[in-house]
Amino acid sequence: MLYSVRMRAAQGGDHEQGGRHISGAERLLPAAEVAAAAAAMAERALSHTRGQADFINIQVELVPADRIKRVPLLPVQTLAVADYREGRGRALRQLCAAGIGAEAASTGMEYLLALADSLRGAMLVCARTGCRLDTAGQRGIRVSRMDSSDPALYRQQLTRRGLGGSHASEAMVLAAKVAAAPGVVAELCWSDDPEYTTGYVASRQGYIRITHLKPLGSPQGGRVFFIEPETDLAALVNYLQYEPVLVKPWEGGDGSC
Ligand code: WAQ
Ligand code: MG
Repeated sequence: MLYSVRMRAAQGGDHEQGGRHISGAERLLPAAEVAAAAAAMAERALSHTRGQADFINIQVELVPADRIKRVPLLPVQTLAVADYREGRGRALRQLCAAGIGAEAASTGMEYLLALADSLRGAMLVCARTGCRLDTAGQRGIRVSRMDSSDPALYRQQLTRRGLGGSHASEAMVLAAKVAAAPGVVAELCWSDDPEYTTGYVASRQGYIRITHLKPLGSPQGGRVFFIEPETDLAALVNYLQYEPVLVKPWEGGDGSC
């Protein structure tokens, strides 16, 4: 049996009352590890580089073991770029290579750049037209109920590749769940943590890290999931938010793509 442990933290009150998003986290853990994970999440929210949270919501729920789906960790590659301008150009090219129309790719990126502040979730955008498809507005769609199926091995594999920090580790689990979703073509992401400039483009083909997708110090970040036009949105949103997923570490090899 596993428990879903979810955290969202804001400043200026609850997100629902207009609070500013500070931090979030998602784990799927055995009962014995729930308390430590919840404590670590509270700690993260209270000492975050986006500011100190004054609203923290931590939810713990049992997930029936027979509902858990397993998906593969994506192969990873890092593109070193000189600055965020070059990085954004490379990201657009990678999105097109993954099957997104050129206009839809740049419209999706524009949505991220136009955000006045972070959403706590992701925007769903049509891979053909670039239109925003979800109706979650300033909330976005939060992907939840996912973790690595073997956290110790996963940590070892990432450390060996020089990807030891929590940003890459959490993002690669999220990207694996998202890439396996029905109707998702690709994802574009960069962090809203001011000190973290690396972002990525992910699709079933792989997770491509790009070392600068925003200028250092910017608190603006987010996620766009590009979706096939005929996708059943309700089923997709249900999968992203509720279906428990464990991400399997790489088999053999080091996961290079
Ligand atoms: N579901 C949907 N959207 C989310 C989620 C989630 N569970 N978590 C975060 N977001 C959205 C939300 O809009 C955030 O403002 C934004 O993404 C950025 O979140 O080195 O750290 O947690 O390979 O700041 C990527 C590169 C790091 C990692 C991404 O994102 C690497 C990161 P953050
Ligand atoms: Mg963040």
